[in-house]
Amino acid sequence: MNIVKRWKVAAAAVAFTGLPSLAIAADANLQSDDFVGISFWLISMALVASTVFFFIERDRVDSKWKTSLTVSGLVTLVAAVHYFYMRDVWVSTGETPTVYRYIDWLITVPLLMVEFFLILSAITAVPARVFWRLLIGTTLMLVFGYLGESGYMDVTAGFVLGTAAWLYVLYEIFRGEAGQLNAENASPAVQSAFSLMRYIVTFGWAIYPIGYLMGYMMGSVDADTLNIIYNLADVLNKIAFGLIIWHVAVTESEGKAK
Ligand SMILES: *C/C=C(C)/C=C/C=C(C)/C=C/C1=C(C)CCCC1(C)C
Repeated sequence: MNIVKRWKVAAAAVAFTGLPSLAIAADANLQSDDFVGISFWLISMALVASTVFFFIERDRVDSKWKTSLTVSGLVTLVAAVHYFYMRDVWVSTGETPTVYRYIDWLITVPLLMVEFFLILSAITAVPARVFWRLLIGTTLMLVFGYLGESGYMDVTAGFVLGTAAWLYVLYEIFRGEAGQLNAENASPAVQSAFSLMRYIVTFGWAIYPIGYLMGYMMGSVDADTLNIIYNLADVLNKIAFGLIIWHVAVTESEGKAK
């Protein structure tokens, strides 16, 4: 390991061991029967570990894949820090940390869209409009969801408009320009990664609107269940999504793709 790498690893280690202690609430302790709190804790640590992993594995892949791994690491880093705060809100008040969740989504969801753009850019020239469509679609989805969930807008209207924006994003990655660029240019390894990522955006992401529907519109799930479901969904949509990208980056870099 050269000196720069050693410095990077050391800085990452210091940052990650320091971060949690910043967020520990003085008056709150995790109870052994607080399963929602425990799930917040587990996921925050898994996110920290994933971040270190993605940043270090960046050294292993070809330069055209490095930015993808950086972005995967940023997604899990941003989520980890939010999870420290969300865990504290939950443990000390028993309330759902809606604002932190949406702030987290507002940063991580566009970054996940950047991943679609980057994976296509690694194989072909991609017009910037593809990126803007994905960015604007996901941003609208979240803004309407937030307005509905926090009472600034009718709950049903927020849901319908947010879902319409999500369907638009799905159209773009399956049938729109992004989907076509993939179908025309990608190697088998990239195609299979792209298609797994699409299924995550379809089925993994569907968990959040279903939670919104059941929690806010039908009142059929309680806050405990909803938080556990959202926490597990984040493992799939942030960590597993990053691992798919890591896998294709390593496969393509090592020339095993043919
Ligand atoms: C890492 C966090 C992720 C991938 C969060 C994704 C969130 C969504 C896909 C939310 C979707 C929603 C709708 C489709 C309708 C309106 C309500 C939302 C915001 C929950």
